[in-house]
Amino acid sequence: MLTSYLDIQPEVAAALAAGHPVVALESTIISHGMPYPQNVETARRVEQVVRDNGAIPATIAIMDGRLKVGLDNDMLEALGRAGHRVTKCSRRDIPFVLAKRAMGATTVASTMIIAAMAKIRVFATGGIGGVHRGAQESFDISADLQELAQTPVAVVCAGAKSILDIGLTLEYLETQGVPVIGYQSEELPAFYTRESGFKVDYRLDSPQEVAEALRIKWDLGLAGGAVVANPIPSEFAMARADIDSAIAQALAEADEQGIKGKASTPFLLARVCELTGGNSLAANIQLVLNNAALGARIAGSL
Ligand code: PSU
Ligand code: MN
Repeated sequence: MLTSYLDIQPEVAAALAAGHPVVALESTIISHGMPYPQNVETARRVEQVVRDNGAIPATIAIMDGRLKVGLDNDMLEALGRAGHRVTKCSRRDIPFVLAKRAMGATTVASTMIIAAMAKIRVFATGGIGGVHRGAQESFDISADLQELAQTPVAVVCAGAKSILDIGLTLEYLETQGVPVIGYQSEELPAFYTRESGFKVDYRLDSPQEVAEALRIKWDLGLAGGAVVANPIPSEFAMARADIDSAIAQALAEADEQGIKGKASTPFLLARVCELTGGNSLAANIQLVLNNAALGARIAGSL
């Protein structure tokens, strides 16, 4: 039975029972997306921003053979300290990590799955996985995209990083019937920058409008989630040239070292962070906080 694996923190369970807004948060961004200790500090700040914007945060991870919806401080600290030693869990990994009673960090895909089990509809993070550059050869397409096609959770993010092929990512989402909403933006943002050169399907300008579109989609029984792309605030955006050269170098190194499969995204994220001397980390932190605030406001309107 599902409930024998699912641990919903009492505060989160009470909020859900009362129809109070809840925002899901992922844990791979903590273990594999940022270095310690900034990862744990950021995770705590993100939870606070969700609260400041009127919702209850539910950070999701796998621990002690249970799917955790809502983590306490010790759990956040353990995940952040363990970093890349934690198993990065996408959809296919969940049963094995539960069976081993190991610690697992959930990606966008698996966070969506567990959020949906808990009946949470809004999830805020940094960036989604997508179609990697060179996917025509490598077949490297994140399971996040398939999940968006089937699991009813809206993912608030800052678009896709240009470690990915943004154009192909949008094509894939279109094929899968996943709406891509630009929040106060005509373009899909490219994570560190507000523009990518690629248009979104729909621009919506308020949390109410986003919530209404989501409500209609789900009322109609249309499967899957949506991407809500929220550009990084201009004051924290990076110069295109700086980030592009770091990404180009990280991609070349991944290729030389034969980094593939699930190791690819964590490797690229860590290298980009090192190569930009932490500038990208500062931008990353700010955009996650910004997405947490929007996620909370959308959850409040839903
Ligand atoms: N992109 C980011 N930061 C991240 C990730 C992606 O900018 O932390 C993480 C997310 O957890 C995402 C996962 O779901 O990487 C995608 O991994 P893959 O490409 O292996 O599916
Ligand atoms: Mn992949």
